[in-house]
Amino acid sequence: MTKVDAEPYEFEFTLAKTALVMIDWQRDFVYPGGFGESLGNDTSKLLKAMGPAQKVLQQCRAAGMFVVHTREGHRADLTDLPRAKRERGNAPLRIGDMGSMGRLLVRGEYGHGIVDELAPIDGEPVIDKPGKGMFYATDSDTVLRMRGIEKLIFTGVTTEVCVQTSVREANDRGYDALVLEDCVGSYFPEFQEAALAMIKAQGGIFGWVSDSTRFLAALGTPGVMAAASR
Ligand code: C5J
Repeated sequence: MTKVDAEPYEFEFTLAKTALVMIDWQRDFVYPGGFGESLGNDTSKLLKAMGPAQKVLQQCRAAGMFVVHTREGHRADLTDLPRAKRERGNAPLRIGDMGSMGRLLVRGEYGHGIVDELAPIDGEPVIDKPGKGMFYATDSDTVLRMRGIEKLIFTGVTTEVCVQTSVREANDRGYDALVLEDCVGSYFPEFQEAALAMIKAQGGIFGWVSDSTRFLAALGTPGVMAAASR
């Protein structure tokens, strides 16, 4: 059992029953010209979480941890896009409209893709989700249960929207969630702080919060960890 220094108390996991979840590291959120910017957000605010998330991804891969990626987006014909989601925000460009990285939040478009730095590799499932949470209208639960996964380590964007929604959904399905605070990003620092506070409050009502330094210290030397936990 590996123990991570975390709040509200130590998070324990075994490699074989744990997955790293990379939430929505898509160009549409992280770079100018995508969906995030169309809503009036400053996308540069998300960039600082990318370096630590990349380090965690590399070390988890080296340790042999199961990795899953998610992408928020819709079918090209928008038949899975609720009217409410398309109209919400009253932005000049909406989901499905053409932006500088292709049609906003549409599957197959350049902007919908995951940034090169965190791109999935063979053996890492990519879960396409039409909503904010990773479980709604997806096969996430099946993919995780087939591997015997019980614990989830979260990185991604944005903290208070798709990360937090996914953590809440995971909690209701019986998973333990650990969020790495320097590996999640928000357009609003105050929402980031509040979301993380909500997750770990009340004895960890939704889960645990730690950071990449403490997590990687616990993960230890990848080769040794991988051998010890199998
Ligand atoms: C948003 C997400 N913010 N991935 N999506 O609309 O957090």
